[in-house]
Amino acid sequence: MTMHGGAEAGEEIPGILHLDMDAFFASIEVRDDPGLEGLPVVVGGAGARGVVAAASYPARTRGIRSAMPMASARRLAPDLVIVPPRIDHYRQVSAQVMQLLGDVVAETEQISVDEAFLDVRGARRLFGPPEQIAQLLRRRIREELGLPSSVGGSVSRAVAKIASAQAKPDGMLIVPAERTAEFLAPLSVAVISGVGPKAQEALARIGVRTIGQLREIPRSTLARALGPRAPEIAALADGSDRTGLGHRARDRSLGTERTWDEDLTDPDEVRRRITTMADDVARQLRRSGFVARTVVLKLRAPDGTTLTRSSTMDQPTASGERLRSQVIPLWERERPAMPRLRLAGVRVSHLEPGEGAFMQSELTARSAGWQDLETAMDRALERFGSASLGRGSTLSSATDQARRPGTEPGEQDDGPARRLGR
Ligand code: DCP
Ligand code: MG
Repeated sequence: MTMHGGAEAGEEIPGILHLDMDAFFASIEVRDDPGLEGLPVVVGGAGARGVVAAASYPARTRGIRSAMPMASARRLAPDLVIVPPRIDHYRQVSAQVMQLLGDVVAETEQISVDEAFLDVRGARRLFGPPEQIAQLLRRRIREELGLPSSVGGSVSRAVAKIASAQAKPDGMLIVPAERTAEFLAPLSVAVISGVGPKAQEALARIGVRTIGQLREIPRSTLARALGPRAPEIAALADGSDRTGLGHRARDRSLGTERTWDEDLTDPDEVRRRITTMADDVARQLRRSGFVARTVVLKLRAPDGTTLTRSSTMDQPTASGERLRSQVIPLWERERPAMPRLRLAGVRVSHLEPGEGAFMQSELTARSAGWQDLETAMDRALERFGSASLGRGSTLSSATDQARRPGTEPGEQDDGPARRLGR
């Protein structure tokens, strides 16, 4: 569907597309076993603590959703078909999808296992207007990979993502620049990325439930309700953000956390493990080409009490040494209050693209030495393998943070699973 608006010369083209696969893991299972077509199918753990990772649209009409306990899903659909996850397979299909997108459009940015932004403003001459490119992509994914997908388009990244969700399942919705406000007005503020349950509550208290209402509220009232994030949310709400592709790294985070079978009490042991995690995170940063400004320590006591403490640096870094020097003091400070630990995690946020930034911030002889050393260590570890590599690590967008990393889909830990970052 295209919302009609005159395409006059000089007008801004809604050429930022957001493509998201429909019911991704479940659709792959249905494709591979056509007998499942039309049935309420979920991918996830069938055990007592199992969780729904993906739900087919027939399952969704029964009220079943991702992250729901499997027991609840079973109650909603006694004829539920539960398929155990095949993560490696989904990862391969994900790579095929991304490859196909890259074949057609030069400017793509994968943001999760099954979604990507595409900038098609430059592809117009070759492939036609955005709606035509969107349909081409959806058709090729359907024909070559046998899978349904949906696409949203807008002049704004945030609005493109909202539009693809509105287009689901198996649809397309391109919002011309001048129809943006009208498109957004009736939608719940909950569709804005970054507006979680808390912000929704705060907005509800000032009588704001829809994006249209949010736009009517004076900025000062909004600032009181939402705090420092008010201007950013207001910009998203009126579709005026013009962030290009690949510039949202600061909204991402990356990290690792471990739960231990036995409580940890020995301070030297804790220090050693946090140090290892900081090094792991630094290595992930270097591998993905980012530097980070903020480091976050998470601690959980055996009774479940959880706290997070963060520290923001003047200069962003990808150095394990620097991360350690920030995160160890955070732990030292909390140690008296939390002498026994069940879980610890190290995460970095406010990421920025790497190379240049790394050079600027690390250009002292000493830290340049660290960089060399750490890069050499990366190579050695990659060659010999490391038990600590790869597990419990994700790179996720801020909007995904409600989906906790560190667990396999279909297993319940302390939250719904979302392990496939990038
Ligand atoms: N996923 C998961 N755990 C979650 C959410 C998602 O393991 N809590 C996995 C399964 C999904 C895939 O990631 O299939 C993609 O996530 P989406 O949020 O895009 O959800 P779907 O593709 O399943 O459905 P939609 O059609 O709403 O995009
Ligand atoms: Mg999807």
